[in-house]
Amino acid sequence: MRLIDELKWRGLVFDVTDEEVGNVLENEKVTFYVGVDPTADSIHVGHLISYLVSKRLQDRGHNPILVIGGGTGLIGDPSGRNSERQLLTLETSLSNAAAITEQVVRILPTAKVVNNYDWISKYNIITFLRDIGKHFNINNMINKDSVKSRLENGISFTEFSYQIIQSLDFMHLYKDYNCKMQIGGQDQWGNITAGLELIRKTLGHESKGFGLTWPLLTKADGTKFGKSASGAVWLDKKRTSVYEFYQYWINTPDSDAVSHLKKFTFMSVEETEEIIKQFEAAPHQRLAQNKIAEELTVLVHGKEAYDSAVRISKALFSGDIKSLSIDEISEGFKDVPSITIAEDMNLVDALIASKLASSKREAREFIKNNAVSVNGVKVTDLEFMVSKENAIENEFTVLKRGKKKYALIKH
Ligand code: 629
Repeated sequence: MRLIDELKWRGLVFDVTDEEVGNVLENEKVTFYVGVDPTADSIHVGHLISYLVSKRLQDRGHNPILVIGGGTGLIGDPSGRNSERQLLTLETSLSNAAAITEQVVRILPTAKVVNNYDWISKYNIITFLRDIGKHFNINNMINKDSVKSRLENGISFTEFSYQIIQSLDFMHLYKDYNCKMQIGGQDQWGNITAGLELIRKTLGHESKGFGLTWPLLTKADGTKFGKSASGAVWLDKKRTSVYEFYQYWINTPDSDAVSHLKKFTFMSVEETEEIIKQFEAAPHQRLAQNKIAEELTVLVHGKEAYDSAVRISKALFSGDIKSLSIDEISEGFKDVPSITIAEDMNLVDALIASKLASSKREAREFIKNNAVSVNGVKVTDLEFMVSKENAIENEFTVLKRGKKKYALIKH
């Protein structure tokens, strides 16, 4: 299958600037780029698609350049936003850029990574306005969606100018690296086409570049892609633990599983079709979700971290938490209600303190009915003591009531 047709099959093509793109990707080794602005010290799963599409192109012989927007981050892209951004300080933009660079090279270890601060910061205002500004027509600039949608509520000259700065990047990369194509999400269309125009105007009509965009990521149930109950799903494991990252993908609703499988995994088209067939025949087995979660967790966090996330998930599901390390317990029980106790405590009181029971009578009922376990072991003794001595590594006691109500006791 031609690369462009595979990308279309995966739902990764929203638009191309030229129908020739398909042939070019078949017949040439294309240097292409994708950019990201360092608005935080980590990217989140919404950004992941840029690097997955880049990987697909690279796997077919094309050369990626990953632009980290240390410079553009100082300006602020109005695309897809309905209000002005808070300006980043130079220090924040550059330190965020460094952190993001580390993340993207783990996904694409052999890609070229550049920071646009290196060239943008060197422009002087007179050459900028004379050599670059002259090629931009205000009417066209205002007609870009990113600007048009903001006119009513107001847009600063700073953000208005953003499309020129992103265009400078494309021109620079075209000139210095023969970079002929820029890819990005649907919201980047205006910036990409502005760059192509600048290339034609400054480098001559024989210079021809391309653009390709993918559609905005959506979910069938209307919830926002890339958001979990606790907020954005980040790649930095200090922000989103590997277990939470894995859980986000595992919890993909059936209605999104096929489209996610196509967009986010690297199995061949044939293999993917086979998995889809099996998934559709028995959705409850969640084969598609398992594949997505496995591939992405391994790609972003590595095999060991993935194995650990699976271990935590299985233990929480079965209740057999004795197999977990102390770190795995902290990770898996991060969102479970927890209490800290200074002294050993009777199980009945512990159930109440941790809100697993609302009264002594209810707590005793639960224990007598075989519904309570402590560190994975059923307890029916009403006099049982929750003690530091018997805690996991003398630190944690995990209480469970019924099938899935958990509480964590820290000693
Ligand atoms: C300099 C900066 C360039 C080219 C691109 C850029 C970044 C671009 C942007 N992208 C979004 C971002 O960084 O703002 N101006 O958050 C984001 N992108 C990934 C996808 C996107 C887009 O990183 O393109 O569409 C989200 O899916 O919004 O020379």
